[in-house]
Amino acid sequence: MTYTINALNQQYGIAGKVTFVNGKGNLPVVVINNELSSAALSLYGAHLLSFTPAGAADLLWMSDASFYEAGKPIRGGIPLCFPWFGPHATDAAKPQHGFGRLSHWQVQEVSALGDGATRVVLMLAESAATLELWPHAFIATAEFIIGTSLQLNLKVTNTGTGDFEYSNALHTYFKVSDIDRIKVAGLAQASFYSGAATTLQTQETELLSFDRGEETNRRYVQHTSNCAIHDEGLNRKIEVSKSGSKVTVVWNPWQETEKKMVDIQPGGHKTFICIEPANAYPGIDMIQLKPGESHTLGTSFGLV
Ligand code: TA6
Repeated sequence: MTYTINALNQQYGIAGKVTFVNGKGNLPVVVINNELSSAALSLYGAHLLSFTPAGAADLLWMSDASFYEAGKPIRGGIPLCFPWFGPHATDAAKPQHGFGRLSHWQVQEVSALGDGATRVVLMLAESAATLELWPHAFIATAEFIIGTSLQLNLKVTNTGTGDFEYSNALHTYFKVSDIDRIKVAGLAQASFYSGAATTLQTQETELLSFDRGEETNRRYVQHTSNCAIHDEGLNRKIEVSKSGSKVTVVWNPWQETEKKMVDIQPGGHKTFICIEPANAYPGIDMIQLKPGESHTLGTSFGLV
């Protein structure tokens, strides 16, 4: 798809507040600045690259080694995983985490809201390329409300004639001072699968810490509570709420997995934690939609 930055600015730009630019790799980016916060949103992947509340630092982490190239995912920010989370259930050749983060999304709406926030809605529908990977008609919208907090709603509607099921995640990379020193609240007593394990464990501690010297890759199931990142090093606390999600994924690759990832700079794992509202469990937590039905997965986060 070809975008004309001038045409996007003419149709959707808001003077002083919303500007379209050619971002890294020539991928079009919406830059939002309002009195409450600022943000950058790539049309490639409907991928939020930054969210900075006024007077504060960015809440999101971006990899210094990220690709900005069609066909490859951007590393950091909020990749949208859709219509499957993780590897494809039956075909390893299909892209990990689906095609949502690898697709060019269209702008559907940009508006200034009465409370000073800015609303941007991006849209993706089936195409020859998506039908090859997933044989279903759909419309997905990603609604971003950039205010004191960041709200993101990923709504998927079945526009075809048959039922379908899918999984999804808002794979949010939060910037932290030092993975050894942060703690995450909101997971106490929740049941989780760790890595490839098929047996459930229960989180006994009130706060989750990451100083075990290994990768953390946990899927907390039937988990709907808010989480909070306590970060003494950055002297801040980020609260993360969600809706339409039964699974919370918590991930940090640690050194060993980081070494295998070409798009994370050495030591990069030290400065992020992923907390991901998801519906991500083939056979358990898939979303099923009949023709005409919709499902919305949402998250909201900000400083508290
Ligand atoms: O959310 C955790 C996870 O599924 C991990 O298993 C890890 O591989 C990560 O996502 C990153 O996936 P990606 O395809 O972006 O390299």
